[in-house]
Amino acid sequence: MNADEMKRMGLATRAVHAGQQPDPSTGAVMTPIYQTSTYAQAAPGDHKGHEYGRVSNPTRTALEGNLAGLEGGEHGICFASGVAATDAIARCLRPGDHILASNDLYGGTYRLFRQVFGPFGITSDFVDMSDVETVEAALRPETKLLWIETPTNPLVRVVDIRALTDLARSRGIASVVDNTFATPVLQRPLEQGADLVVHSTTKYLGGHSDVIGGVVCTDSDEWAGKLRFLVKSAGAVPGPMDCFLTLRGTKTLDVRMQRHCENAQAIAEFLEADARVAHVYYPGLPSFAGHELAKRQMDGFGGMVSFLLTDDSMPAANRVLSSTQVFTLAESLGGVESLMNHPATMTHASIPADERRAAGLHDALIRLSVGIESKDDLIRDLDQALSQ
Ligand code: P1T
Repeated sequence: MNADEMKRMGLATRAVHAGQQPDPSTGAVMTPIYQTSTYAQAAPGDHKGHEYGRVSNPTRTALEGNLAGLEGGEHGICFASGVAATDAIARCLRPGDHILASNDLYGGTYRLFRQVFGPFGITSDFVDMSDVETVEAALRPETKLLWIETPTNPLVRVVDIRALTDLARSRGIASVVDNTFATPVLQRPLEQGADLVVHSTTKYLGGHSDVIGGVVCTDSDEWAGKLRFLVKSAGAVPGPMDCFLTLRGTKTLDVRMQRHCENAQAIAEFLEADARVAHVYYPGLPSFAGHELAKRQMDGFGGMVSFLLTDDSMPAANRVLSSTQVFTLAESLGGVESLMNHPATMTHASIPADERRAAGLHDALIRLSVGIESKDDLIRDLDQALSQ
């Protein structure tokens, strides 16, 4: 099947087939792990498309085609981690440039912009992107990048991708959507005007908590050229085994996401009805502020649920965090297994406490990555942990 025919296929078909064909040398149906650092040349410059493993590797090329196919983009450029993908985009800025980002976002993205790029003269501000006017008011003449996360990490706020990408385009600003929480199954930001889509493929795309990776997808040849130059020159590339594992993960993405959404919805409804819980953050709840927008913008509400106990003290949160049996207390998300996380001390500890609180992230907030286990077991586990 050629690339144009593949583009007309449904998402579940692209998940299984995009970027891949039986191995030309052996007919292997699954793309092999090309565990090599270099490639033979018949004469200088006469090679079969690959010269050196930092620049490209056939297993990585297959994964890049697969991820680009899922996001509906022309290019996919893979990195050794999600933050390496973010880093490569930020490296395209210059001293004096400004990044405007969501104030509810992965703590590592905040740390990268502030602590790594700040000293190089690239400034960043963080605002509530669920209000387009707030975003507009925070733009500066030197703003070059609008960094959108939706749903956000960890408050799962839903922001209007189309409104923000239109605003960015009208000001000549590049827009990026970190689509890690939604995945292309639920939301395809390139279709909604984003210049770039970023993923931590460590999460839902890999799907099994056994590999770290990142990707940038784009339709822009110019951006792809800049990012490929950085892949070659700075070299934060994923190994072939990691690419193989991620490629194996994406094949089941569509079915996994259906179960993640179904289980998360049931858990959010259980928590919302429970007197021991004060507030539930989940786009699938009609009571949630971003629910209507999520219905318009997304094809499902995702697997991430956060909540605050009625007793919003740290000791109470700690009791729940340390007494689950099916949910594992750990950083990360998006794997088949359910995880529980305490953002204030774990994933978001690098955001100063006052900034976290100002953004609405309560110290005692608990974040769930709802897995694909039997939902009754998950609910029973939460019920007993809430009783501790
Ligand atoms: O961990 P890494 O693959 O480098 O991806 C970074 C990243 C980027 N974007 C989002 C939205 C993320 O959530 C992450 C990583 N997040 C966690 C480890 C976490 O538990 O939230």
